[in-house]
Amino acid sequence: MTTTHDGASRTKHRKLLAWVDEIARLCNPDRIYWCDGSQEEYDRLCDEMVEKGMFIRLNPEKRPNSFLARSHPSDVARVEERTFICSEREEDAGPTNNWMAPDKMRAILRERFRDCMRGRTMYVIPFSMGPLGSDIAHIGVEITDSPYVVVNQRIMTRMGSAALEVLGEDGEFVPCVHSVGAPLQPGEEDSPWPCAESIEEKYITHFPETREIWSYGSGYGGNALLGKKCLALRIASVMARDDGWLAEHMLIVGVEAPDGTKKYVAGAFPSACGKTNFAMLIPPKGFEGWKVTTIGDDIAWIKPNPKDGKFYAINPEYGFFGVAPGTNATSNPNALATLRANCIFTNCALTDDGDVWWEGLTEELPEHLIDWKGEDWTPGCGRPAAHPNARFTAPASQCPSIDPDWENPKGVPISAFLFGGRVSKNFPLVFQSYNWEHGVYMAATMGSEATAAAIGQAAIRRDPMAMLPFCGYNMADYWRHWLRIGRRNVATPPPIFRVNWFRKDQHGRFIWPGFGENMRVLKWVLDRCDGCGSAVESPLGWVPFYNSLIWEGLDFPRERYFQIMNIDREVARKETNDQEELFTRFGDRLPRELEIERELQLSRLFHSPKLWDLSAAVEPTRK
Ligand code: O2Y
Ligand code: MN
Repeated sequence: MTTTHDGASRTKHRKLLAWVDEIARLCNPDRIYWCDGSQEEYDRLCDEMVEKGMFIRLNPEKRPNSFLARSHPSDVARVEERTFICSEREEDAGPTNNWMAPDKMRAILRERFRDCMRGRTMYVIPFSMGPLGSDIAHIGVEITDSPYVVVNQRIMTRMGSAALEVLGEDGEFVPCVHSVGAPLQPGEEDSPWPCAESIEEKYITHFPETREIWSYGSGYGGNALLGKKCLALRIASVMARDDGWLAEHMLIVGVEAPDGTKKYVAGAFPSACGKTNFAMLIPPKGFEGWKVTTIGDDIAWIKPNPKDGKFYAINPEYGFFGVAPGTNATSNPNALATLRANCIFTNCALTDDGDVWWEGLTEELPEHLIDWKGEDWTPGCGRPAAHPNARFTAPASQCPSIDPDWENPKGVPISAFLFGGRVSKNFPLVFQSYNWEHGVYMAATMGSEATAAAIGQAAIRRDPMAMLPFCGYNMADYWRHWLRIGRRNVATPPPIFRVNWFRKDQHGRFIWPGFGENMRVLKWVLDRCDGCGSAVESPLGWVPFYNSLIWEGLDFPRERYFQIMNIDREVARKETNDQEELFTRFGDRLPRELEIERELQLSRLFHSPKLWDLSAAVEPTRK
């Protein structure tokens, strides 16, 4: 074991040096390595992983400087059941989080982490979430025994010496400890993807009061790249509550009109609802001269600016960790262009000419592939070639739609919030809340269909603000924070909208074409921000008339639009009644405003016609 390292030559931050020593004594690695974040370091680590069989170098002519990693088949996604919020009091974690008392969890972790890095290198990764030195950014330091984590962190965060410099001699940092949980015996050969053998051995733990993260046993994505879901959402949501800002599971896009005016919108969508596609949207026919630009595809840190009373947002990340399957030239051409080089692919299939492939990438299936488990694959073999949660890690700077202000340390002003889910029946394409409180209620009750119910509306799996797996404290307190911040900290809160791209017709076909066509909805949202988009009151909120949207370039008849906007009173009442189950879980902690909004919605539905039919509304003529 070694506890000597060259940390003192890297930083004079005594607390950081002492902490690194303490973790080294606990984990007992063979070596300690401080990451500088250089290209040379990245190349060297990738080469070493290629040599050890952890990485496959892709054909440099097809995909320069890019690699394929295959995870252990048991380590392919976030593990919500092993994710814990260890607040001092159980009620501060709330009913939607797994909780364990900090002392109890610390005792477990001490045993797990003791000697867990034997035979391995312990990497120290200083990183900045957000542009270096931005007032909205925060520094983390991740200790890990996984070189895969190091190279992914270099794409996903601003990492290395530059982050250390920002930290200075006494700056604050969030300590993040990660181990794959597979210590090596002397002489034992390493596996291509070391991780704990069983799910019960994995622990993704957060200590909100002391703002620490400890993750054990998984090398995958959000379980291991601790700047992402663990820091930028679970711990940051606590920091945001305490310091008066918002840490959200949101994309941020800019929309520039042909006259050069520009607005930014932040949108929360549950996992697997096409956030990355929306963040990189290309305006469709009929929107010539319009531009949509990308600030971020997954996380937004949003601060009220007391000077102008607006919310300003940054993307704390530096890259995209996107789902590969389904990404193609139609769904997301900008993502495909982003992936042209310098990327890491995890659990994708390998083509015979040394490139990657996944379901949905091409219409025509390759004749032969090596699948994500390393086995031969041919069309019709009955197995997917890529894992459904296969990922790409790609530098955001390579995205053709990246916004010129994506690294602006001040952030960008937010004009509207969107909240989306995946609902196939009776849920309009878009509607606007009546006011901030109603908007927070709409966001708090959002969700997606879990399984199709036998009759009527499918069961909704609630995912308030798309934050259910990512809120680091009691969700009721989080809602209270939202209610307050919109009233107290900004002059006029941005309007809030619900959207749903996934409504289906009686034949089970999606009614809305989605992808670039979502621009039509976005344009109406911006019109509403400008006070010029027309709308009519419905029992759920303000909805656009047919003529409120621009239809040039898309054949979407009026009748089809009514089909996607109508509201069946009984189904909506049942859904609104069902929301009570979510709210009662929070007991007295539930902000009163939310239950009041639910009851108001019930009363609006009580008085509305059996079928609230947009075609019955008198439409203003479009000027
Ligand atoms: O982090 C993972 O392991 C996969 S989940 C994920 C990855 C990138 C962005 N969002 C998510 C998510 O679950 O929301
Ligand atoms: Mn996400």
